[in-house]
Amino acid sequence: MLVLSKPAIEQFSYTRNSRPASTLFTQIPLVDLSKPDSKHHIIKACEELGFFKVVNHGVPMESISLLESEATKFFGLPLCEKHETGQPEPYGYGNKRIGVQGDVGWVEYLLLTTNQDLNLHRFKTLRLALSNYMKSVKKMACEILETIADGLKIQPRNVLSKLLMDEESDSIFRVNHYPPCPHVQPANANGSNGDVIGFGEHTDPQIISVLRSNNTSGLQISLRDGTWISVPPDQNSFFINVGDSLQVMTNGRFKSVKHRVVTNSEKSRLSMIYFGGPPLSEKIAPLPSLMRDDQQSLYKEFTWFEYKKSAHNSRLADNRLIHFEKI
Ligand code: GA4
Repeated sequence: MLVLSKPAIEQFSYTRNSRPASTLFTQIPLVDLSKPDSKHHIIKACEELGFFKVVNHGVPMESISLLESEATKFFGLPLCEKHETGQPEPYGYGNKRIGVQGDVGWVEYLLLTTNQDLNLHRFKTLRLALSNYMKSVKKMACEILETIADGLKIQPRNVLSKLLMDEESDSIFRVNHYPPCPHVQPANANGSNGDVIGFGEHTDPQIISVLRSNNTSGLQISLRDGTWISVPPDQNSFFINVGDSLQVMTNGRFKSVKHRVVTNSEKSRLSMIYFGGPPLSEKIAPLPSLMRDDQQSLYKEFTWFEYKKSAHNSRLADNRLIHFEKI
């Protein structure tokens, strides 16, 4: 259980200053990966929202359940035992603090590279569960990236997926645990309470993110007009986010999706996210085959290392791509 001292509680942000989450829009694009027309739906969703849900994903349910139960056991341990896995700078167990620039959220988490360099020797089953799960989810992410290449009519079809398959791929993984948050924020001028932020609004810097959660709500995505949409939880499906790097590689045709997590006063939320990233030395630039002769890149040239470094010096809600746009 996450115990917070009084001053710490005051550091948390609430959603009340932003436009309310809409209950009208409930249509999260749904893609059945087993259907031959899935590429059209994926391209449309990446262009319009930068976000979609997938079914028939091929990730074995046993590997999902094992990771969920092992992660739940881990987060139930006393704080000192969880800290044994290392501090989250950059990888390890983190509690409330996100990144190094002062962001906080009602969350505890494990953050690791996909090569698992954490001190998980005491947690053999968790380690095995992470490894199996990451393998399946990476495979699915690569299939989606290959379907995207098909949909965009670009060759070879592994032009994007090979970045995740590369031995040097800088992909990471995080398991987030949002304990129930009992704190009630006093009503604002409109008389409505705000939700406590579990993980503040941000876009993911990588190419693609694959998220799965238990059946507790909390995830919200932002529409282009700034309205927040609550994403109904679905423990049997995966949610895919377009990351900033894919936005650049498609020269802005796809948009990275701004998202956040709000807490629930009764139920814990557990989510697992694979962030597919390229090798550090990889140049992040529009794919030449996507550019017409007269087309200019919207972005300056940069490597993933440069973008990652800049991202890690930013606050969660910052627009990180703005520094890399051509004026
Ligand atoms: C957001 C996506 C991933 O969770 C993450 C996050 C990272 C971190 O937790 O250390 C960052 C955030 C994320 C972007 C801005 C910086 C760095 C926290 C933060 C304030 C692991 C990532 O790659 O970028």
